[in-house]
Parts: sequence; C-alpha cells; structure tokens
Amino acid sequence: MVGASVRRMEDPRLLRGEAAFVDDIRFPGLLHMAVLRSPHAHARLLSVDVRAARELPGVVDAFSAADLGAEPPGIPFFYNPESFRPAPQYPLATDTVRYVGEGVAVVVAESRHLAEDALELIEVDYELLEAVVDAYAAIQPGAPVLHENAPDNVAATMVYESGDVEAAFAGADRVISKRLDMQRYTGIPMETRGVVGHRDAVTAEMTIWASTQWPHTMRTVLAGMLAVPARSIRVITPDIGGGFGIKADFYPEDFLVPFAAGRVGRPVKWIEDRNEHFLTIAHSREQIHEVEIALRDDGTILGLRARHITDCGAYQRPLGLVNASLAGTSLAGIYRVPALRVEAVCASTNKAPASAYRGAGAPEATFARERLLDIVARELGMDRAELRRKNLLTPEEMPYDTGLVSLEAAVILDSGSFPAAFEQALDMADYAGFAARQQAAREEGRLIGMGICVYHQLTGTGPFEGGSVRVDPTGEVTINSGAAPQGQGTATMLAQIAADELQVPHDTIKVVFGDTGRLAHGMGTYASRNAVMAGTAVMMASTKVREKALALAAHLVEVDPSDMVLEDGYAHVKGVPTTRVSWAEIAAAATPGGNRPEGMEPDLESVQYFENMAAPYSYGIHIAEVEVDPDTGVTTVGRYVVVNDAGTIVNPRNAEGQIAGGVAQGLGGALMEELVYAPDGQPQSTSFLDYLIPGSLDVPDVEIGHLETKSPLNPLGVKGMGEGGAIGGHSAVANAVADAIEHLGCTVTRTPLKPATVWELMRSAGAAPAGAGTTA
Ligand code: SMO
Repeated sequence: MVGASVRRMEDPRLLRGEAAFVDDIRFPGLLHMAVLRSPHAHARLLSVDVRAARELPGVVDAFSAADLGAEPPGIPFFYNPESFRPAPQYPLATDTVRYVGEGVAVVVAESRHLAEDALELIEVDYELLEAVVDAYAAIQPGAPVLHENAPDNVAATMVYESGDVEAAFAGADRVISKRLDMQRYTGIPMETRGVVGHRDAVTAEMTIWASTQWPHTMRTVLAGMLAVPARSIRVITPDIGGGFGIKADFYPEDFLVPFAAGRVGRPVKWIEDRNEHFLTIAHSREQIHEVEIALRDDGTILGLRARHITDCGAYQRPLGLVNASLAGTSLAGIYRVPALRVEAVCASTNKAPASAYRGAGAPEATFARERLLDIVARELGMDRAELRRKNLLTPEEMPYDTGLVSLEAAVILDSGSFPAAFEQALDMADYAGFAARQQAAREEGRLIGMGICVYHQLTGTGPFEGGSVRVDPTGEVTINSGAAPQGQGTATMLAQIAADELQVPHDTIKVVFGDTGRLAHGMGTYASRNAVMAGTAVMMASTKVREKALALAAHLVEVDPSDMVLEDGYAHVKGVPTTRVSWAEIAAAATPGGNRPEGMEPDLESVQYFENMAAPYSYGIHIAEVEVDPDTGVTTVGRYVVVNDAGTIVNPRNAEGQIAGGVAQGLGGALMEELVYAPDGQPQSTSFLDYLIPGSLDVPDVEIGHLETKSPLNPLGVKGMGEGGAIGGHSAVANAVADAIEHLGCTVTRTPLKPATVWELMRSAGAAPAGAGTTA
C-alpha cells in the first residue's frame, strides 16, 4: 500500500458534514468566554475593574490578571539559546499591554453575545506609551523599550557559523550585498482557533477539546501552569480545519478556558472570531535580511555572510525564536557554501507575537538566497540556471554536514539528487525555450517572466513520536497516534503503512489521533513530521503486532511461526492457504485466558515510540511563469512546475495535494498577503477586506514531478514534505515577477508584490507606460 494513491479515508465524513470541529463540541449548560482586548499598542495598565460586567444578567464570571493568583503563570518557551532574554506572555496582561489585541480581562456568560456585551462594561485605565512597530527602528538606540530585561529590544542574537568566512570574502573576485525583506503574513485556516473545557464531576478530570497541533504538549504545559497533575487533564484534538504551524503554539486562551471552567464549575467554550484571528494568531515571516555573497568571477560561491532581523512581536511563546533560528541554518540551501556566517537578531516590537507558519524560517531564508542568486546572475552576466547548476551539491557529496546545529540537531543533508531534480524541473518548464518566448512577448508589449526557486527543508523533527497498534478481540485494527493532523490525510497514510505490515485492507483500520487519554506520550503535527515520525512509530508497532500474531496463529495450527504468513486478512501456513486463522481467532487467543504459547504475554497491542534526532532534509525545485500587466501591475501566474524529492512517497495523491496547497500559500505571500501596522501600532489588516488571500482562480494548476531519493534515517526512507510548497512558492513567484520587469531597470528586493508595488517599481524605473499614471 505504501506508494499507492488511494483515496483519503477521511473524506466521506468531511464531505457529508459529519466532522466534529471544536465548535461542534456542545454540552448542556455550556458557557461562552469572550476576551477584552487592548485597543492600544503600548500602554501601562493602571486599573481593570470587572465589577459592572459581573452584574449583567446572564454573566457568570468576569476576571482579570489580578484573579490569576499572586504570581500569574507565564507561558513557557521551548527553545532557550544562551543569549535569550525572554519576554514570556501571561494569560492576561499584568501591568503593561504591548500589542493591540492583548487580553486584559475575560467574561464568561450564558452566550457569546452576552459575554461580548459585558466586555463593554469593564473599565480599564490606560496610560499610553510610545509604540515601536518596525524591527529595524526597534533595535536602534533611543527606541521605546518593551521589556526591562532587554533595553535594546533584542530578545536574542544567535550566530551560525561554519568555515573561514573572513578568508572567503578576502579571497573573492566579487562581493555582492543586498537587503531583502519579507513581510509579516501568516496562516489563514478555514477554522479559526477554539477551546472547550469540561470538568467531569465524578472523575474530576478536565477534558479539553482544542484546535491544537500538539495535544500532549498542551496537556503538559497546562498541568504546569495550573499546578495540577498531568493525569487530571485530558486534551483531545478533534477535526481541525487547517493549522499550518500557527496552531502549534500555546495561546493565552488555551489557559483561560480551562481556568475559567475550573472557576465556574461548568463547561466553557471560546471560539476565535476572524477579527481576533487577525489580531492575535501567531504572525510570521517578517524578516529583514542583509546578505553578502563572495564569489569567483565564474560564479563559484565562496561564502555567505548575513545578518537578519526577525520581528518577533511583543512576546515569545514556545516557538518564538524558531523562525530566526531556522532562517539562519537554512540560508545556504542545497548549494556548496564553504563558509557561512549568519547573525540572527530577534527584535521585540509592539505587534502580535510571531511564531512558526508553514516552513518556519525556511521561506524567509530561501527568499533571501534565491532572490540574491538572480541578482548575482544579472550582475555577472550569467544565466541564472547555470549559476545554480554550478553550485548545487552532488549525490557524491551526500550526506553533507553543514557544520551547523539547528534546534539542537546537527544540520546534515542526509540524501538527495539535487542536479537531477534541477534538470528535470528545467525540462518540464521548458526553461531553455523561455528566453525566446519572453523576447517575443516583449515585442508585443507584454511582460512575462519565469522564476526559479531551489528550496530545502528541515523535516521530521525529534525527539520522538508515539504510535500504538491494537487488535480488538473481534479482530479489527486500531491505530492511536500522537500526531494531530489538520487536513493532511494522515489517517490514510498511517493506515497504508500498517496495512503493508499486517496484510489487512487499509480502509478497515481505524486511526485515532491527538488524545492524551489514549497514548501516554506524543508530540504532534508540525515540521512536516507525520510520515517520518508518526509513520515510523506506526510501522514499528505494526511489526511487533505482526510478529506476535504470527506466533499466535502458528501456535493455534501447531506449526513453527516461520511457517506462517499473513495474507488477505488471514494467517495461513506457507503454501497451504486453506490452513488459516482469522484475525478474530488470533485476537481471541491473545485475550487474557486465551490459548497462547507458554510464556507469551496476553493482549495484541504494541505501543512504540520512534526516538530520533537526526532530521531528514527534503528539497524541491519550483518554476513559476507569470505575466505582469504593464498598465496595472497585476500579476497572473500561468504555468507552475514543481519537482519534489521527499524520499519514499506513501501516498502520491496526498503528497500532490500538500504541494499544491503550499504553492497557493506561497503565491499569496509573494503577491498579496500582508499584516500591515500603522506607525502607532494599530493593525490595518483585521478582516478579509484588508488581507487578501488567493482564491481558486488565482492559483494555477501545479505540474508535479517526483524524485524519490530515500532517506537513510528511517526504515521507510521517507522525508517530510508538507511545508515545502509554501517555501518554494513564495520565491518562485517573486523571482518570476522580477524576471518580468527587471529589464526595465528596477530591482525586486521585497514582497508582497502587490499591483501598486509592481506598478511603482516600473514607474520609478521610468518604465510605466503612457496613460497608466492617469488612473493610479
Ligand atoms: S510552521 Mo511548521 O509546523 O515547522
């Protein structure tokens, strides 16, 4: 089954409207929570008075930070480099608010409407402070200070270095430098966030349903913050309508809902509305890159030197430094870069806290590198494909140790056929024929461009994932996984892996995710880790169950286990298909009291944890073709080619869906999406009116070629691939727009390339066509 494009087992329920998202969880007596949010970007909180809100009929409770205890618990962070001067977020602001949308107080009422009405009765005195919203400005002397422990607004500076950088630059024929900026944007899942908390009066166990990508992590963090044993909390991830990394965070409401449910003794629900989503979801991507490249005249890369400034917003939650770190260790990509030095600066600003979004640092670094390479090619008068070809690592150089360490794991490119993938993509996109087509188009007054992006990605991060495979007394197979997918088709993928081991039809296997009550340990779904980590754990558990099943079956028919095989849902004697035992008979024998070989433990279940810190790196080549309207600056994406290498592909159809979805998000980032803040810290992108995302008509058909260079790091040979589309998509499209217009005399150094931006670039180069200015 591994390698088969079977249909997703998940889809029939979803298509029939039978899914259970967080808002579908309902109880008698359910209360609703609403959060009063700061309207100011930076202010001292002089007083918060919730008494009037409490008096409103239908209101059950209202509270502020003062009610969280003498020392309110801070949200922990998971990555703690030496230079870190942490600014943890508290569930509600204590003495200062630092971004618009920060929670100040909470109301719990019989309905969401009543709760929101009561918010208006809460009296808050603010003393306004000057805000700083630009990361570059924030780290200059004299800027308003967010946190006393970091008077320069630098939360951390991480340095990544390998090779002799000074020598590389001293010995170079050419050094080219650029500042390249990526904007603040983020994931826009169809389902916003949500949390339901319900304490069972009998067991005193609090069950929490949350749209979280890491239920076990949420359970453990909550137990710490509430100071209760982990066993008293059960977190369940129900169906999730999209996550993209931004639901792999721990948010204030993740604490506030269970806390409120505990206070009032009734179930409480909070569902984020779209406005709250824009204000408070983890923002991402915003980085300023100052990059320098040292080269020989023939285009050989000798070294890269960079400083990048990540806009981390007002606080760091669990993964708050990850984008900066991964951008540092991703900058060289899959090229031969003998010397590298990146200084990753994490700046605090009066904006929503930033964290991981699909690719987490890789899209940013990839943009800096791939945009720079195009600029270098132009300056050297060299073909941009030839420049890349010359510097790509070869299969003979694998595994390739970059000498860097990322998130406590060595950055070693485990496997790959980079040149082959590159040539395949150029062929599919007809790169060789494009120059002539472009010239012909220009002669007709049309602006077309082709953009290349070579990306790679850290996937399948450790340290572990858990999976159990159980056969019930009636013979059916159930998988419990520590993963918490958000629409990736992971159930189908895991069932395919188990089906190969157990030889039962994959669609008879039930797959259960994200429930701390069913599996002791789990990590969740992020970092493109499901196939690698959850897949391997399920494979390990399936293998154990298979071996035990064969031994039980052999015992029942009185042969040696090595004479038994599993086939078509039965165990039979090799060469004698009629001497067979069903899974129900095997399972019955495994039941305590059953007919087992002497010394064998009862039960037919295996719980396995795949422990692994060696992360496989996947990669791909994206080539986009665009047309820019010279009158309006509007970009239309035409052909789009991807060659992707994620090792063994468990389900090609699923994989292609992942790539296409990622490309759509990358395209959005290249052309449209931006979370804009005014200089006083007021967010300007607070609804879909002001934050444009691509619709189906904006996204081209994506032509996909697969290459399968198996990873040596796990038995399946898989690498992760869920985020790659979003990494490659952004830069392929941005480079294509640049290719369409840069001959006019402008240079693309930032995204998004909105129509007005593109038009302004053309105009400033003196190249806007006659008449265009009259309507601008
Ligand atoms: S943003 Mo990802 O889940 O590394």
